[in-house]
Amino acid sequence: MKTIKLALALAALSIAPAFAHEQHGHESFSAGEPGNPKKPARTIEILMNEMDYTPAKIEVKRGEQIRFVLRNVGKEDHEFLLATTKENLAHAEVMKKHPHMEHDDPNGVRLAPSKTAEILWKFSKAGTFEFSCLIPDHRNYGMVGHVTVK
Ligand SMILES: [Cu+2]
Repeated sequence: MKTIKLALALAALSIAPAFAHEQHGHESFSAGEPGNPKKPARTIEILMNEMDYTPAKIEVKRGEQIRFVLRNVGKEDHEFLLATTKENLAHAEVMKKHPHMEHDDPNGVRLAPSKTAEILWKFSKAGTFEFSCLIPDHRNYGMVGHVTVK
């Protein structure tokens, strides 16, 4: 199973080698789209710790806006990157080479211990998405959660 996932990640990398980051702002996002602050949103607080998220499973309705309030209650830096599993695995490969890469994308954030951030997100597509921490090894240790959009 591990080999298959790695193969997928490498395949994705070879298609889109360098622009995984530069073009985030112009691409459509796999998990929906950045939210509109003028529209109502449901708040979901997520705690980030070594090495998990609480809660790690979320259900939303298609079209719903969620205001994620992210709190790093751990002792290390952690990330919250909202995408498909395939995208996050490909992204994780890039992170292995650049472990201190900073994220400044609407679908993700990296937080130092005790820091809090908010992400407003509209789940405009049905499906199963994930949020994970792509700092090397964190995802493997359990820093992955799932969002089901119905
Ligand atoms: Cu982490």
